[in-house]
Amino acid sequence: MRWEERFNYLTERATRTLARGLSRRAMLSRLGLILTGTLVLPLLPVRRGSVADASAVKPSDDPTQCEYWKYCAIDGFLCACCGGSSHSCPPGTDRSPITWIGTCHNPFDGRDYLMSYNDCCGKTSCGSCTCNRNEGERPMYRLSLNNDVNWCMANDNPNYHCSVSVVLGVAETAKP
Ligand code: ABN
Repeated sequence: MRWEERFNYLTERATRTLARGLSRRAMLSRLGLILTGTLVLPLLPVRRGSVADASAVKPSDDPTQCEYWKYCAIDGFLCACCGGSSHSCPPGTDRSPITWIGTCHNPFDGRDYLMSYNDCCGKTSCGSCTCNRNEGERPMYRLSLNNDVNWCMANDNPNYHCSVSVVLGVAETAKP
């Protein structure tokens, strides 16, 4: 028997066996289950492997490095590589009045700090030192806790140039 004939024979036998053991209704219900499973599975919220794990980032005290501890939830070009510093905008750009907020752990003194991430606006993209860290970031429906937004939108000139990270204060743990 050639392999095509053998394949046809085996497929037919499997289909007939299945049909004998299953009512049409049961077969449709199983088919429905399989289809629903394959369509719904990709929609489930999964933690993406590409998202940096906080403990996996080697801390740095160099503000031109993405691993700098104050950048734990920054997304953009580092102003420290664009003529500014980690917390001040380069000349010719304005700090966005609206920001996103995060908490970064300073591994050098062991404390947590409340951080404001502002965009610097008024010039075209700096293009240097891209950095995308998302510690504690929340989805878009918590806009002030999401970093994937052009915060220059409220500026006279809404062109995004780079991002800074400003320490607002020590994050105190709530006492019961
Ligand atoms: N907040 C940084 C940024 C700017 C423009 C677009 C996406 C993210």
